[in-house]
Amino acid sequence: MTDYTLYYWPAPFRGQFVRAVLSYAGCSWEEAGFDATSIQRALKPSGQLIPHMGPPVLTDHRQGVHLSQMPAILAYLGDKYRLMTDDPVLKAMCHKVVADANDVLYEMTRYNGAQFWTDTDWEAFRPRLQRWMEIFEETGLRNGLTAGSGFVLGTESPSLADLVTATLWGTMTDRMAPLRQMLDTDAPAIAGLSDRIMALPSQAELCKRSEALYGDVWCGGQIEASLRAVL
Ligand SMILES: N[C@@H](CCC(=O)N[C@@H](CS)C(=O)NCC(=O)O)C(=O)O
Repeated sequence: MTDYTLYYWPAPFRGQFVRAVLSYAGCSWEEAGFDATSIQRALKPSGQLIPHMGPPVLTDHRQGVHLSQMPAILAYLGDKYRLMTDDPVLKAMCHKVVADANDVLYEMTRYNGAQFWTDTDWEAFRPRLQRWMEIFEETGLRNGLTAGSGFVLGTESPSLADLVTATLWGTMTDRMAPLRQMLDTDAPAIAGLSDRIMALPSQAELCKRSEALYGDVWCGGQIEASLRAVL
């Protein structure tokens, strides 16, 4: 029996964070696929595996539970596979990084695809993306990332925050190459951390598999087309 089933779109976007953690933890999972994800999303809440607005949804077969909301899924997996310390402050810091990452996804897709990018809107947003990069950088610096002894980011064995940070910035700048220069300038330590984590065998394998399955798609759809056009 496979450990998990993931309901998510064929794209390395919000669900990719769940895939990254499952891969790192050495878990087996099945992708439910586009149709099953679509059907789940469209069902009345009373008929859904877990009431939700949008995927990812993760089924843990051994525990017999279904989870939704990316940060909640990652909190569960982070605890289960000990990817966070028990220290409440450091744990909260880890959850902050996950929530920041989810906010970045939200903003990059203009509120989950509610609007499309125009040149004017992108130029107005650029400083905000730079600020997000600086926020990650500063969070890393304050938590020992460049001192070689990180306790939230850059930890000795990768933490949930490390995996999430690398999945966010590594995948985004890999798929949207013009943004890599910005990351190198505004968040050099985070760029280095992302490269290191993405080079881990589990993450490199996931990345390769995702590229083979999804091509150069990132968030997908018309929002991605509008993003590529402004970049
Ligand atoms: N807050 C939710 C957002 C979920 C979400 O917006 N999922 C997107 C895909 S990344 C979706 O397909 N949403 C469909 C919808 O909102 O109708 C989370 O963090 O999991």
